[in-house]
Amino acid sequence: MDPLRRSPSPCSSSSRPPSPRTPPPCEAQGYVGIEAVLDQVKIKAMKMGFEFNIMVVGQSGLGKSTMVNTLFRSKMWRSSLPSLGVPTLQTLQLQSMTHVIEEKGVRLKLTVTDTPGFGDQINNDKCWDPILGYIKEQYERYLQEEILITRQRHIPDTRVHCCIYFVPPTGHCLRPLDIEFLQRLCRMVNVVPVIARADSLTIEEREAFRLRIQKDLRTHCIEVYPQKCFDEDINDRLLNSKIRERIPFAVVGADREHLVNGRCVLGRKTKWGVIEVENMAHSPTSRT
Ligand SMILES: Nc1nc2c(ncn2[C@@H]2O[C@H](COP(=O)(O)OP(=O)(O)OP(=O)(O)O)[C@@H](O)[C@H]2O)c(=O)[nH]1
Ligand SMILES: [Mg+2]
Repeated sequence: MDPLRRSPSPCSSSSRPPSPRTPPPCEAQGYVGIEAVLDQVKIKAMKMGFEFNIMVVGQSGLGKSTMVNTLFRSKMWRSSLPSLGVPTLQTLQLQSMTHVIEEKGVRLKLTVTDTPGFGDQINNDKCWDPILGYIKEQYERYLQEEILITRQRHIPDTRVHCCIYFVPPTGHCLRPLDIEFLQRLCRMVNVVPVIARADSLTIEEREAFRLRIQKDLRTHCIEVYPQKCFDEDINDRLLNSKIRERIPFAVVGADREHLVNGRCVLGRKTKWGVIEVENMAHSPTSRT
């Protein structure tokens, strides 16, 4: 039902009939019912649902596929023999997986694109080409659909909205290869850098590493998410500056569940105990 019709306007004939001498109150206040647009937009958005596309990028073996499993708590990229404890297989080609998540009537079509790790060749020149090429191709595809005279009512959106970039936990600073890659990537897409396999660093090492990476990003003019253009008002600025302080987020991934104090938790079992990936005390970037 059209919400413009549904929400009774003070101007409608169902309300008190205006006297010929006094103008109706709504006209006096210039009311035209614009507030109902909110309802209309909401209803339309709920019908269409939302699309969000994430891509994980980084050197080989940093835990990209494992992190995808951690985030969605499922084996998206399965190892061939999970029951025998064989680790997640190396990703050899770009692969996308779509999940439709529904919460309180809001539908989100979430696509995660896992990419093969780079940086393990003798010559890593242009190792970014396949990834940047894929991102560009999705923009092209969308644009081609958009400029058609008879456009589809809903254009499938395969553009990458967010790219999670895995920084190796060297504890030093960004490597030249990461700088080169990030400089190219951040011109094309929103980049969220994360410190991979953060369990290999102590708390002090992690903080010092984070600060060094932040400095490197500034020095090399690498603008990661949230960029300055998102600071539209004071509230945005406050929120974004809090996020900027925490970037790059430190992450720990695991795709196995363990029993800890009677609870089933996602974690990495070590000789000394289980690192719970959803416990803020163990992993600073938990799912919640
Ligand atoms: N210590 C530690 N190991 C991790 C973490 N995340 C993943 N691993 C392990 O690292 C290994 C490689 O993980 P993958 O998820 O396959 O890494 P990847 O980045 O997808 O690797 P490629 O597909 O080769 O690019 C596996 O043995 C994982 O169990 C982590 O946060 N900490
Ligand atoms: Mg992988």
